[in-house]
Amino acid sequence: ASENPWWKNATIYQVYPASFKDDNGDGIGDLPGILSKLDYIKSLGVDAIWICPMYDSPQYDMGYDISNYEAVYPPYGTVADVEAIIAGCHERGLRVLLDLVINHTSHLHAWFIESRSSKTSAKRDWYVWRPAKYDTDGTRRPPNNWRSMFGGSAWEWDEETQEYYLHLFAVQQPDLNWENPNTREAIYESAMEFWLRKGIDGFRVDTVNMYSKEQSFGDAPIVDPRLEWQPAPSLYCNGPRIHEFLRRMGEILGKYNAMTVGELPNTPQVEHVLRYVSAKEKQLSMVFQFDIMDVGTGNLRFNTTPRNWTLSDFRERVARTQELLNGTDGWSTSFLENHDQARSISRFGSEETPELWQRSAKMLSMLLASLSGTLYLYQGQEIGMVNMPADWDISEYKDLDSLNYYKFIQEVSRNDSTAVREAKLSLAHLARDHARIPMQWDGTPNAGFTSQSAKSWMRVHDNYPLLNVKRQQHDSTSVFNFWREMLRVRRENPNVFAHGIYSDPEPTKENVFVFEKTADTQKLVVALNFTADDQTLDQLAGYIGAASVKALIRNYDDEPLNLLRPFEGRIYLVEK
Ligand code: TEU
Ligand code: CA
Repeated sequence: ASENPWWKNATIYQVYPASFKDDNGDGIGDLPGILSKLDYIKSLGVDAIWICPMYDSPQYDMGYDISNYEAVYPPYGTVADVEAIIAGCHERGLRVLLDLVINHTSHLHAWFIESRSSKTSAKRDWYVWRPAKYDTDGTRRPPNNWRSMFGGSAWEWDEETQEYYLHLFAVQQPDLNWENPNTREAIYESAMEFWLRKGIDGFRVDTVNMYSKEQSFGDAPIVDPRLEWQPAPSLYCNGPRIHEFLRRMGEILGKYNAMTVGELPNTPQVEHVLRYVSAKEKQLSMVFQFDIMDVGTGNLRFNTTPRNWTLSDFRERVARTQELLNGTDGWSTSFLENHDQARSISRFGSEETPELWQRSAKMLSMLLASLSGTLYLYQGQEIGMVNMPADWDISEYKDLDSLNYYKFIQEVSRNDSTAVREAKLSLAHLARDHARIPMQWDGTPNAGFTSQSAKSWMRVHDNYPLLNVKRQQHDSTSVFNFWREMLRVRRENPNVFAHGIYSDPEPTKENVFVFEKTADTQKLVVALNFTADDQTLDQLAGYIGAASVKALIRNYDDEPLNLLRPFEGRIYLVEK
């Protein structure tokens, strides 16, 4: 592989099939809808698209529960539709990534149906089955105290065969047993090579550090005594054989020159992350680290209130992900949104007024695009879409993660109205649903996502008449046109934007975030106001108007000497 593969300077646009564009008017986004918007995606100035799971699935977890890797979920379309998207992208010079979900399958995958059919089934060992434990009084218990990522025990009892199976995620997502070499080969063939042969350019790899589990399956340490089931990521992430498995996957990917971006939660140590992405290891091209996304969240992810993070904490996390590029052969990613996260403006900017919304959307665009690594943009982020309105009813939430959490709080609090109200507020801040409401294309009923008379599978945001693609395309000052300009500036200066070495001179400072990037003879100075107030600042005065300095982009019309206005951002390029 070459020193500078296509993906290093790339911006990759993430598409969520259910909510991007509905072509046939049934209220659910689909593949022909995606095909119809390729010119739009291209017009943003991105290099590739990543399509979230479009595989056949009973949709307990929006397609992350796959029942057949080699087929498409019928409401989304057919395998031929995927082939048309691959061809349509390649014609336009766009690359295509699919989602690779191989930690688990759906409980309705033929492999699992066979596995659970009997203890002696040929595929019994393709999933993780363990006998129950019994208390002295005969009470049956799961093999250990692990909590599933979506709440409850990570083990499900199977009446038929009288054993538990492991599911790190939903009950309907049994974990594959990667210890079995036949299972691994079947995964590589069915989930990977089937699609690589069709000419895709790579994969986003779901939960990439969870395939190898420590085989003793011991109890997790008690981190929260109030919980019956304990979060156990330290016991199932980054397990003993994970790098062996990924190296083998790397060989297969290498045959097709395919890139990968692995999802790497629960791995804060830079040295450890580097093992996954170091070029000489030949495992993954890059990973998504969750340091920034997890700022201000706790063990249950929802136990938080808005803005309970500090800028110093935030910038420390930025530094940690950027550190990965400092003198190593590794690579990194820059992102603030995906289908599992609340909208970044609602979390890190402001939607208090249209003015603050627009300034902060552009400021966050400057932050993201100035960080080194491959840049990822989630659908709707380019027009500044925000969280669902906080006063929407709980019935508008569809994600099982949100609904499990809400039910859990109702149960443990015995429906205490304050606790339930707080749970609802937490969801209004952080639920995955916010990223999953329909894309806002125009100001017509249903926002142009589906036909005007259809019932959209998730409610369309109330703000679509004002906040939509069409309006912003026609407005030169829009968030959409700012993103296009920002991506153009990044493309024109790839060395310092995508490869530069990051440094933060004042990591403990709150309110104003000024950082630098250096590459050869170039230095980037990025100044961002993270508050809705004016902030004075002196260190920019020397750059403004200087001969060797170019003001590349900003989100206000002028550049006062020692003042940053609400959510103001500026980027200067210094040529040495
Ligand atoms: O997410 C894995 C994961 O670690 C999530 O639990 C994440 O931490 C959480 O959503 C909070 O951000 C992946 C997919 O991205 C997610 O959509 C799936 O539900 C999950 O795997 C199971 O396949
Ligand atoms: Ca449809």
